Amino acid sequence: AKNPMRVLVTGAAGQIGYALVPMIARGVMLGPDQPVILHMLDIEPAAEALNGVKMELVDAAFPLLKGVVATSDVVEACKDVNIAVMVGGFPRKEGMERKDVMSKNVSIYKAQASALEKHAAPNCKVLVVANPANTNALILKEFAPSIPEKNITCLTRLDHNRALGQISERLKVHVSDVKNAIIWGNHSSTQYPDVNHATVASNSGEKPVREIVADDNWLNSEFITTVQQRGAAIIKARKLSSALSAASSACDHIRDWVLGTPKGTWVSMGVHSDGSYGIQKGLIYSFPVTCENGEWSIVQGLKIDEFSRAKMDATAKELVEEKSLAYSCLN
Ligand code: NAX
Repeated sequence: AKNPMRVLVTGAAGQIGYALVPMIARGVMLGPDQPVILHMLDIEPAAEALNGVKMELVDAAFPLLKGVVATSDVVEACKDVNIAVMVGGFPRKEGMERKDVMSKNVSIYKAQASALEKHAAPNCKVLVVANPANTNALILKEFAPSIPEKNITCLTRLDHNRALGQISERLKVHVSDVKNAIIWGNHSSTQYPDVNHATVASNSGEKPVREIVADDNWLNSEFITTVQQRGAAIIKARKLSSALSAASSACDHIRDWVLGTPKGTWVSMGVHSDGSYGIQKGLIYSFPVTCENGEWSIVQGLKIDEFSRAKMDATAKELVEEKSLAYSCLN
C-alpha cells in the first residue's frame, strides 16, 4: 500500500473547505489508491466550527483517510505537508478599499509562506485559491524563496471548466467532449477565456470549437463575459459564492499536476511566467499547461491573433498593478 500523503487545506472551516475536504478524503484529488492525512487550518474564531468539520470527517468513515489534524497553529498545520491548498484569506467586505483587502492578504500570505518554507515536506506543491489568487500566490512565492517557484500555483481551473461548460451547453454536447480551452491571466474579470485552439470531439474526429459553434460574434463577446462574470452570477443565484465547483476544480488542478494531463489535452493553471507569450517574467499568470511526472510546462507555439494579444496584455497589466499594490502594502 502507498504511504499516506499529507494535504493541507487552509480556511478549512469555510464554504469551499467544507466541500473540498470530503473530496480529498474520497480520493478525488490524489486518486482512489492514495491514502491521505488531512491538515486543516483556520483562525482561532473558527476553531469550534473547524472541530465540527473534523467530527464529520470521522463520522464519514472514509477508508482512505488515515488521520486529521485540525488546528489554528500555522506551524502544526504546515508540518510535513506534501500538498498545500490555500483557501483561507481575508474576504473583501462592503465598503472596504482594495488596498485594505490586499494588505490583509499580503500579511497572511507572507506569514504562511514562511511556515510552509520551514515546515512543509520537501517538494511540497502549493495551490492558492483565496483571492486575489494570483497575487497571493506571488507573495507566497516571494516569501518562500527556498520552495521552487515551479511548486507555487494558483487556481484558474474553475474558470477553465466554466469555459468548457459554456461551450458544452451551447453545442448540447457532453463537457468531456470539449477540450483545450485556455484561461489567460488573472483570476478576475479581466481573465481572457480563449477557445481559438479548443476542440469538440465528434464521430468524425476532433473539430475546432470555432467551426462547430459557427458564431464568432457570440464567441468574441457573450461567451467571454459569461465566463468572466460567472462567479458573480453564482453569488446572485445562491447568495453565496461558488463552493462545490471551486472545490472540484481545485481537485482537478492538483490531480492533473500530480498524475499528469491526458495525451493531447492541456489545462489552465496560474503559474510563474518564464516570459512565454511575452508575459512579464515572474508574474503568476494563467497559461495553458500540460503536466507530466509531477511537473507542469507551458504549451508553446500557439498562434495568437490581435484580438487575443490585446486581451492577454490587459489582464497582464492588471497583474502588474496588483503586484505593485501588494508591494506597497509591505512597507
Ligand atoms: P469563506 O469565507 O467561507 O472561508 C474562508 C475561510 O478562511 C474562513 O473559515 C476563515 O476563517 C478562513 N481564514 C481567514 N483568514 C485565515 C488565515 N489567516 N488562515 C487560515 N484561515 C483563514 O470563503 P470561501 O467561500 O470558502 O472562499 C475562500 C476563498 O476562495 C475566497 O478568498 C474566495 O474569494 C476564493 N475563491 C477563489 C476561486 C478561484 O477560482 N480561485 C473561486 C471561488 C472563491 O471565490
